[in-house]
Amino acid sequence: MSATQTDHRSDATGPLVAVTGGAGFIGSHTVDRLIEAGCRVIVLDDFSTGKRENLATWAGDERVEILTVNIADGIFAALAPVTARMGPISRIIHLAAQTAVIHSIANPLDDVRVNYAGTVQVLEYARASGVDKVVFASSAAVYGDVTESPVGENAPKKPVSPYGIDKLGSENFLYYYSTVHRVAATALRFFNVYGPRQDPKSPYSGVISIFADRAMAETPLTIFGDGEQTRDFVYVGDVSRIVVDACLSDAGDREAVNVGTGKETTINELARTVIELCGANSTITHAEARPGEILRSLAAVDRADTIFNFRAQVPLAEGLRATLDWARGWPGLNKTA
Ligand code: UD2
Repeated sequence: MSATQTDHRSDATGPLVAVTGGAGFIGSHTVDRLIEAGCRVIVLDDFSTGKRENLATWAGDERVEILTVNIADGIFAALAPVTARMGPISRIIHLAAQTAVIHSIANPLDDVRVNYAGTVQVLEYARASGVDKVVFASSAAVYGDVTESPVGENAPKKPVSPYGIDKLGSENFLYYYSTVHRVAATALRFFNVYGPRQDPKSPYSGVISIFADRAMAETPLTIFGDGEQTRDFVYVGDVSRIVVDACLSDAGDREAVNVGTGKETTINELARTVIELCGANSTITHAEARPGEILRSLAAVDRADTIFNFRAQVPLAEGLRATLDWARGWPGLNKTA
């Protein structure tokens, strides 16, 4: 631990930020950055997909409090004893969610409970407790079947899954709480986020985590469809940077902002690059396209630049190297960034 970190530790007085889903992939990188920015953090996570090991750096650190709670059950009771000790929460980053689009299609009511009503639970807490700002993890899924590329924030919203519908509904609730109850709120629409700590084990995990896992095991990579579909892959270190900037800045109230790189990559290109970076002998196989597959996904990135002075900085090859280093258990360049 550096001298600067020791200083923060002894006078733990920075802004108090609650992070729902803070033990997850994006959440734990966000917690790291908040602490580096001098904040204190309360993590709320039900540990269904989040992991304690993601927060191992902060074990026993008085700046980080970890609560096991499912946001769908409400957060007032869990937070009461902690805020009595640490003081009122000034800002909330709401990342907790059921993250699999396919699960939302099979279980729409479950998705509504967690991804829609769960957001309202968080916003109700923010209203009742005088929280200054809420930053919400929305998704490119709100656009659904898009006809324009790159897709701008004002493009028509035609979500094609309960997941996308609930993210869009949550954005509407953010707008309502800001206009009627004066809880400042920003929705960040994540495109395809990847990087260290993304779990490759579920069939619905991010494609990069799956390809990295397969290439390292020298097993075949399966591409769904012809592989010419594109995605805008954004590194988790860039994503956590805009999340924390949006949280600590007063800009962006009532805005929805794309978080991508403005560059698209085909899945064929991605598979080749991962195999090459791994120096692996994996083969590539093709399987039937996923139903409802989006063919192009590319973010327009001007609004993030205008409001938060944000441009993604990590090129795909560099982010892939950091991800592969992490997957191999190496310290890597950007393990926590
Ligand atoms: C992403 C988000 C999802 C939602 C959605 C909105 C992730 C992990 N998921 O879904 O939460 O926001 O965007 O549009 O970021 N693929 C293969 N082989 C594999 C796995 C995937 O070819 O083994 C393909 C898949 O068919 C797709 C692409 O890779 O064309 C990306 O798949 P994904 O599951 O990583 O993410 P996506 O874009 O479906």
